[in-house]
Amino acid sequence: MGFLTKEWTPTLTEKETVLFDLKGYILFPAVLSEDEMAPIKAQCEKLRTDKASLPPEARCLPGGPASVLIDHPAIMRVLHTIIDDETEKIRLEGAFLSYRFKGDNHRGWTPHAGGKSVNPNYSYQYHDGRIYSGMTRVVWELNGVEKGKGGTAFIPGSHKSNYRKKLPLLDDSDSEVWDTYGCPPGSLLVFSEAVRHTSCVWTQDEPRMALFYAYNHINVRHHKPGFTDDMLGSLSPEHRRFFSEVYHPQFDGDEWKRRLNRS
Ligand SMILES: O=C(O)CCC(=O)C(=O)O
Repeated sequence: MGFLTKEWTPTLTEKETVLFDLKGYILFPAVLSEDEMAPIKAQCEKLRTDKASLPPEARCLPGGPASVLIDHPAIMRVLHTIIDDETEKIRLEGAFLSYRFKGDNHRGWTPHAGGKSVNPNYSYQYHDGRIYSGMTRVVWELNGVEKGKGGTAFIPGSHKSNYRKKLPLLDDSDSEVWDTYGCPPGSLLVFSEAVRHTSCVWTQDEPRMALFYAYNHINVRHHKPGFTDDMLGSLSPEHRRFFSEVYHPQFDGDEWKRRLNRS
């Protein structure tokens, strides 16, 4: 599809859109079935215990079995609503596994981001009836999460706060502005990187097994490039297009090529 043609893109419902705009994050419980998760969970276990035993493309996320999540319909309808309604303008710029056992204080309570920002990476804007979000974190919680036992915590609505530099005044975990979630295995959490959030100490018996993918608009990149050629080379064209370079897809169009040949 070229940049001039529009395909129909599924989007969030009106209620979901209003909720995401209000809070800066949204949770979809039990999106993936155990069968769908089985090969992905097996890959995550190997990534933790015996990475070298995986085929080269599966050693680097989001390659291997986890690649099915790149354009999972449940995430595409969110990204089409908050980043761009054309898939060509959505980029996947980072991916990691968060695997934590009880007591794991890997990053601990480290609130960051939040507040209105002119930085395009963390941009969150509303204009003329739609949301324009920059970096967007997508978290696939492959194991269940008990509320208050280590899932990501947020200050709801803080992506639109006017007091960006004063948000640390509310950073105490008992400041009563923080919220978090509980969810069954296979749930999907999506949040704007512009909302103030933090990782938490993992205190539940079952480990956390969560895949974090970071999406952004095609014209912006926050993360340092780090994907391997083995991983990128193994992807289908539909998945590979999420890793195009950071430029506007109009330069791929026939019209642009015609213009270049004329000059
Ligand atoms: O570990 C978490 O739950 C949150 C990670 C985080 O802070 C981030 O992705 O920016």
